[in-house]
Amino acid sequence: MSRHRIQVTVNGVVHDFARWSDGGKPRRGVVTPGSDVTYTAEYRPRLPAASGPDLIAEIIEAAGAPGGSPAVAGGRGRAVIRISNTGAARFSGTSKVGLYLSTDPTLDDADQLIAAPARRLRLAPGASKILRLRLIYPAVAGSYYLIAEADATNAVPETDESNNAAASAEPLETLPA
Ligand SMILES: [Ca+2]
Ligand SMILES: [Ca+2]
Repeated sequence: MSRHRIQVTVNGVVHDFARWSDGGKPRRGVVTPGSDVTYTAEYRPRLPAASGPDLIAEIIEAAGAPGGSPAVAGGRGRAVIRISNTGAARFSGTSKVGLYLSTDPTLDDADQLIAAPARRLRLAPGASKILRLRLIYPAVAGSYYLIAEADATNAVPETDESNNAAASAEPLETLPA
């Protein structure tokens, strides 16, 4: 499992990274733009631990098409994801779950978003929901970590925004089509 943690403390209050002005992930590759570009980062004060939900994602299973066939480049696959609320407050609402393929187990802007379904969640503190998601593997065969991210658009204020993404324990091999 991989976690990123980007936070700043202002006057004793921890602020978590919320989003880049262009919607990019907290970790991003450095690309030299052709002309001057300004990116601004938005931070939100962290909710006190007792007052908010905390969504996390885990990958339970990642596989090829139903029936146990292997993952094939360009082919259909499926993933079983568990979204849990480890916070102290209930969460009820619609939230997007991001699924990415990555060459390493850390989520960053270089990773390929392969599915981002919106799901209705009603999670009491400590509750979990299992989601079965469909995906299409990239056309290029290779070895990829599957990364799931709870609240992928960061629409839900949480007591910890830094623990939403988790990678598969092992990379997944996709076979040439
Ligand atoms: Ca969280
Ligand atoms: Ca969030």
